[in-house]
Amino acid sequence: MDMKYVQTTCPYCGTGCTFNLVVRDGKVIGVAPYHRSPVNEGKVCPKGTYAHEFVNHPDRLTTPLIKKDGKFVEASWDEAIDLIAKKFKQYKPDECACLSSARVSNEENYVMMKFARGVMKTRHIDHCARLCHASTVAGLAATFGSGAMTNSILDIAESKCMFILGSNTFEQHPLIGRKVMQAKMKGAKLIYADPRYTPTAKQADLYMQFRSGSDVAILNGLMQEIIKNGWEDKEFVKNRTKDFDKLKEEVMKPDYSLENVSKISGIPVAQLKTCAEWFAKAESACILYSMGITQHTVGVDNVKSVANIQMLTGNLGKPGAGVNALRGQNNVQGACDMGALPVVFTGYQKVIDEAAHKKFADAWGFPDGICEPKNGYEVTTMMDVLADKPGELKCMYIMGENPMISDPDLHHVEKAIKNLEFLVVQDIFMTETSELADVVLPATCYAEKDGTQTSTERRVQMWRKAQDAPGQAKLDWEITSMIAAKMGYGKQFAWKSAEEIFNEIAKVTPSYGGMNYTRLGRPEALHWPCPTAEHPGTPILHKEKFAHPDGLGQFFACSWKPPAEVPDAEYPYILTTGRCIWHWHTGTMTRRSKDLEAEEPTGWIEINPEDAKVLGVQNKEMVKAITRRGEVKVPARVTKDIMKGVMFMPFHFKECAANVLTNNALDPIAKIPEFKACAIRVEKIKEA
Ligand SMILES: Nc1nc2c(c(=O)[nH]1)N[C@H]1C(S)=C(S)[C@@H](COP(=O)(O)OP(=O)(O)OC[C@H]3O[C@@H](n4cnc5c(=O)[nH]c(N)nc54)[C@H](O)[C@@H]3O)O[C@H]1N2
Ligand SMILES: Nc1nc2c(c(=O)[nH]1)N[C@H]1C(S)=C(S)[C@@H](COP(=O)(O)OP(=O)(O)OC[C@H]3O[C@@H](n4cnc5c(=O)[nH]c(N)nc54)[C@H](O)[C@@H]3O)O[C@H]1N2
Ligand code: SF4
Ligand SMILES: [Mo]
Repeated sequence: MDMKYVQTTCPYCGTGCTFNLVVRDGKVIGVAPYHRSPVNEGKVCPKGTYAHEFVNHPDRLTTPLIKKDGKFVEASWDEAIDLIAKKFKQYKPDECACLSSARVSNEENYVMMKFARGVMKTRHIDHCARLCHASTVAGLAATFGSGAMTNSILDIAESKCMFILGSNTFEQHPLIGRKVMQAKMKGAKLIYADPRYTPTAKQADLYMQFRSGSDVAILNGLMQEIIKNGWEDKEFVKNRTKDFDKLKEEVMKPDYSLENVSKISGIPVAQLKTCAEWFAKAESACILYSMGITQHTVGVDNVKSVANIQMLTGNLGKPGAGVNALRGQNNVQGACDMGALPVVFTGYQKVIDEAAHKKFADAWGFPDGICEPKNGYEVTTMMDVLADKPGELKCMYIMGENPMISDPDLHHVEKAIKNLEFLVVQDIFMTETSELADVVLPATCYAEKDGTQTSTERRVQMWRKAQDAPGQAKLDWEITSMIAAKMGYGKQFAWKSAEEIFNEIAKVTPSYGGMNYTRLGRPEALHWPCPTAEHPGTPILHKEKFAHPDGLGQFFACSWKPPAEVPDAEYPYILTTGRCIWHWHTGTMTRRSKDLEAEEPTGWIEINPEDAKVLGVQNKEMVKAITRRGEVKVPARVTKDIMKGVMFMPFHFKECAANVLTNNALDPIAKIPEFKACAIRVEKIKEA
């Protein structure tokens, strides 16, 4: 028997924990602790514990599949790649779109980005960050000049006051939750605001329950209270920021008196007062946020408001402070860094910037040039164009995304995808999306590849190959490169290893410029920006100045607006959606993990007992949940943990898919959908 441990990083969340994969006779059979990572020090959450279980699941895709007469037929790689290359060449650049993936490595995202812009020559490339932290990228770039988490995970343990808003940290980033507890044990205060009394709420010193969609009002109210009491950091505001007057004019309006904010949000005035005082008076105070802030039609305003309160209180550029936007997927930070977005190349170099465009065109050397220097469509725009303007987009290449469960308003998505003439999906399992494809390509999973991924704290860490791919599955970058070569661009895609790709990334990306596999292989790896080979990396951003050319932080006055769809007589409740600790998004991996699936085998809708009484609904009773977009049957979970008037559904479960119900109204700047608030009605199911 041959046994070995292979050190790698977790394929689930953006915390970026390291563990060992246990390999017996060439097969991954378990997960064992790796103690030297400063992030998780050998600990993992349930998803990390069982991260081996889906790897050798019999459902893994093992050969390319081509749809013939409506049925998938096994094909050779040659056949599949020939067909794809022939088809891709038939379309004009603007008729094609690519979706990259926050699940795969930096190298694989870079290759997909180069493929989209260099081979397909299309402007249309995006990925699931659109559904996730697009508001953060836009909001923090506007306020600070850089759209990333400002401090590090370890730094959270140094904070004196933590305000968690719109993040269920203990379920969704459990090993960051551990840092929150370490700070608490050292005497820090924890303030938590969420419409649900989550496991995170249970640890809070102050818990504020509120109606989804009132964040700007809450933050403006807190800022009014801080300014009224003179608790703002006057030095910081004077020396490091601009446009404070504009902010002040807005937040001092009577609309944001604590009494009025209490009416909008449902939080008692006394709690808001305590929150403002604890927060402003702490020696250092950080904010942790995630989807509760970003997934709104006012997502960018929400993020700007978080940035505003941190500039107002001088809580930036120092330990224990910061705007900690907790990025979700394992490599969503990296996918953004690699330019898998419709507006930037790697390292946020703008596509419309002539110098940047020329830099990439020259570095890549495509004899027939690259995409136009114009911004492309976001995922959400792609779906709207496909559904509403048939014939404009015709061909799509999706790697590692499952929009048929994860995008808002699934009937709309289905209509959109069915309007495609040619769809290629590259995944590790057959999914609701790949079912609609013309060609399905079998990829390798994290346990079968070398590469790097970038966690929420901008830490770039290694994946290490632990076993061979099942059947004929291939590395994502290899597959994309094979298509490129078949289309006549072998020279631009001639890498022999992930490391060679990384070295190309480092050359064209200043913030990754000083990184290489030797430096990244150390237990603590490196935080970007790391511009030179001697640079130690940057755990805390904006220490001396912000990333804008003038070095100043920019205040924005934001006024509160209600969600796009609010309750009315027909749909009297607010629906909000999210996750649970056991499952991952569309469930392709966690629902194939027997230990995780056993914990939570299906979905539910949380209903407050008072609302349930009015509806005549019992706990565990199957009910019909209905919105303007559709209806699903789902078991009721009657619980005081959810605020009266609000209902919650996790979106992991295809048999009661929350996204049949959600609204695809978008933030005008970030184009992120409003997953966190729409209007819903619940009905008892009449017995036949
Ligand atoms: N177990 C598990 N962990 C995950 C994931 C997973 O699928 N499963 N996904 C990962 C990904 S990609 C992401 S992006 C993160 C997401 O991490 P989180 O954002 O922490 O997760 P969510 O459950 O989407 O939403 C967080 C909270 O927002 C609250 N909320 C609802 N409406 C509002 C509102 O209007 N305002 C505010 N402030 N809060 C509101 C919800 O009640 C919920 O408790 O998790 C990552 N971690
Ligand atoms: N209602 C509602 N909807 C939401 C959200 C919400 O809060 N509420 N949250 C949104 C957010 S924040 C996010 S991030 C999205 C996530 O949306 P998606 O990214 O669509 O969800 P995943 O299930 O993570 O899908 C990733 C796919 O990648 C595949 N995969 C995994 N590893 C690999 C690999 O190595 N190679 C390849 N080729 N494929 C691989 C998986 O099998 C899966 O099919 O969902 C969004 N949808
Ligand atoms: S906290 Fe996130 S990175 Fe760490 S083990 Fe859990 S899912 Fe993996
Ligand atoms: Mo996400």
